[in-house]
Amino acid sequence: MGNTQTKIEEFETPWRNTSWGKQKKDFLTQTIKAIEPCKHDLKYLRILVVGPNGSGKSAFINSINNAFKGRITSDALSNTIASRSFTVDYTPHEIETGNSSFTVVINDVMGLEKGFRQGCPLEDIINAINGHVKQGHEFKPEKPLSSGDPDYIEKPAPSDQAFCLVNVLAADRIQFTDESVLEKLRNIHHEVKKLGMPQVIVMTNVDEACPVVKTNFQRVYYSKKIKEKMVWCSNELGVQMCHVFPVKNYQEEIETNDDMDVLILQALTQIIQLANDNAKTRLAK
Ligand SMILES: Nc1nc2c(ncn2[C@@H]2O[C@H](COP(=O)(O)OP(=O)(O)OP(=O)(O)O)[C@@H](O)[C@H]2O)c(=O)[nH]1
Ligand SMILES: [Mg+2]
Repeated sequence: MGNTQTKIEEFETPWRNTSWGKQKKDFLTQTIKAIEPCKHDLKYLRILVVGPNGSGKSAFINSINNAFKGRITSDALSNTIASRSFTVDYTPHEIETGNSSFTVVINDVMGLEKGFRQGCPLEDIINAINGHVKQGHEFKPEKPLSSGDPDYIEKPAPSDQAFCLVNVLAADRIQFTDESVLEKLRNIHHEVKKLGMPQVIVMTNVDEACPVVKTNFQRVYYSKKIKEKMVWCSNELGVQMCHVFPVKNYQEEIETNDDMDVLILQALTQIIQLANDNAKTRLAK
């Protein structure tokens, strides 16, 4: 009975091909290490994460660090009670990728919340993308930053700007996302599209969304549920499927897991490559 159910929920062959385990993880870390910067004088290659509160943004940043360090870290504080945004300020996290040619920084932000003037202001996300937000700025839902504020950078340097937007959505909750939050995500998407900036979706909580994947991460591309949710995210935000990545973040583990790291690093490789290409185009203008 259990087996029959499992079969019904899975494709016979994976719809996205990948290898797994330590060898693949090592290959991905080497790939990241070998990426050549498109702009040699760029101090930081900045990446911005956005998403509903509690979707796993901070946990994703920690998971990336864990994958590189081979141990559990908690640089970006993550929350267990997800009723309101836990992260409230604009926090940069330097990622030790092992690539000496450039420094990757991922900026964590306050989550988007339902309702007008709740959670991270949209204006601040757009300002952050364009490099106008000072590091450490505490977001104020009712008061977006504007020119003249002490935390507003009037003349941003290229390394203050972000070059890839990462939308973080939790697989087990996406279909219940409040319409006002989806609207905020779509608005950000349109603004970012105008800038010609690449966007990806990192779909977290795949363990909570599919019981088969929870016991074996290698089944992620066999799972019909996971694919259905990835397609939903792709359609809802207008991001191509090849830029949608399922991940399981570290939350209760005490040791790293090579298969979890493969999913995390596959997403990161693509994010860095897209950001790197975008830096070249945007800074050439
Ligand atoms: N099971 C599971 N739990 C996760 C996963 N990712 C994050 N979590 C948990 O979800 C909760 C919220 O994660 P956070 O990383 O704090 O979420 P956030 O998007 O930073 O939230 P805000 O800062 O409030 O906007 C934490 O308890 C995490 O441990 C995942 O992939 N699987
Ligand atoms: Mg957070």
